[in-house]
Amino acid sequence: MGFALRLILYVDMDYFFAACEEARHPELRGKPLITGTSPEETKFRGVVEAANYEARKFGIHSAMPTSMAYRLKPDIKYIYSDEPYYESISAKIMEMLSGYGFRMEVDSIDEAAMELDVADYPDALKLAKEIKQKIKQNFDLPCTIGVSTGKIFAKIVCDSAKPNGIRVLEEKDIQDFLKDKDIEKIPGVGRKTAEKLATLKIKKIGDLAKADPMMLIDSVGSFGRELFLIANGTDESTVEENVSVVSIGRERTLENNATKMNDIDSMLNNLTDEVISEVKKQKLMFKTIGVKARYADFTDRIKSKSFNTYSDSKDLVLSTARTLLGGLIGEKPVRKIGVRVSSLISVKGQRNLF
Ligand code: TTP
Ligand code: MG
Ligand code: MG
Repeated sequence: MGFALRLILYVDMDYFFAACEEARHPELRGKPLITGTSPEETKFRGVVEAANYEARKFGIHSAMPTSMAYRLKPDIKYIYSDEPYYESISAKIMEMLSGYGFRMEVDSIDEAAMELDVADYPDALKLAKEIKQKIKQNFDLPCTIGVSTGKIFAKIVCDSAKPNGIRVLEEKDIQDFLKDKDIEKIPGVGRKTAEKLATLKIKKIGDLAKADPMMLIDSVGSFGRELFLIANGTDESTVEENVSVVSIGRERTLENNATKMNDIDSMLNNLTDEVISEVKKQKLMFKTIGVKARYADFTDRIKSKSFNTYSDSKDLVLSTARTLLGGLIGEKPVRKIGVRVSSLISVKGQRNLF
């Protein structure tokens, strides 16, 4: 069966650094909070990196001098940025997202785009809800998700649904949604481009849509063509896989929907063989084993188990995957299964140490 739609799901974490702090200091929740670039003793010399939404009510935002934030809210809570901690949470979130097996592009420490292979908008919405809930459950962090027919549209709609939101922008609604937005909402349109376009009286995306494309190209070069297309509802951006190896997985659709373990045993064995041979080829070991089941109604479930030591054992993958899939398979008919290993380390040249 073919898919009529190319849908992109865009996730951006809400007030990410500050939310990571709330997750480990729950007593800070609900109070205005910022993280900043300088240690407590010299905090007034630094700038704000993240502000939670309570702090934003006072006009405080990223990149503002911390001294200014204190002027706006003298009793604000301040935490000196702990980037290794935020990086480690980011890596775990990205690993979880990549476990879905979609083509995925990580765009920053707190955002990623995924090219879905769902059949329609309701399926995409279901998946977005599941991902949002999983991020909440696993990391105690809020995020916002946008879904649309291109990466740029999905990012813009994600921004518009913040905080703690989900929004699906259907193809038929794109131009109407975009027309009143400032052109700076389009990723890549910075101050310079905006100034050039302002001389053509182009301020809103709706102005771009009606502009003469040749004039746009004269003004901002080949980007002008892209901008014109975007404003008119065509997003040609692609999702570029850019995470080296966060995980190694294989998945495949079954010939007949499976209702019991017996129905999937031989495919599971083959998928595991393929995963293990890729692991060995890349000289890696793993600590986490995950499975995925896609049901006949196109909902996905993933499950994983992490171990304390690294391994490259096929038997371990097979037995773990069997147990995990055993918990998923009776529920509804299964049309596709996947096996994935993650939390990888490279064992290049160190083989004989293990
Ligand atoms: P953003 O996603 O831009 O912002 P955010 O997650 O704080 O808030 P939002 O809910 O609007 O998405 O940036 C992600 C993190 O990157 C942010 O938490 C802190 C860091 N950052 C900086 O260190 N300096 C900056 O100027 C910006 C914009 C972000
Ligand atoms: Mg964010
Ligand atoms: Mg971001």
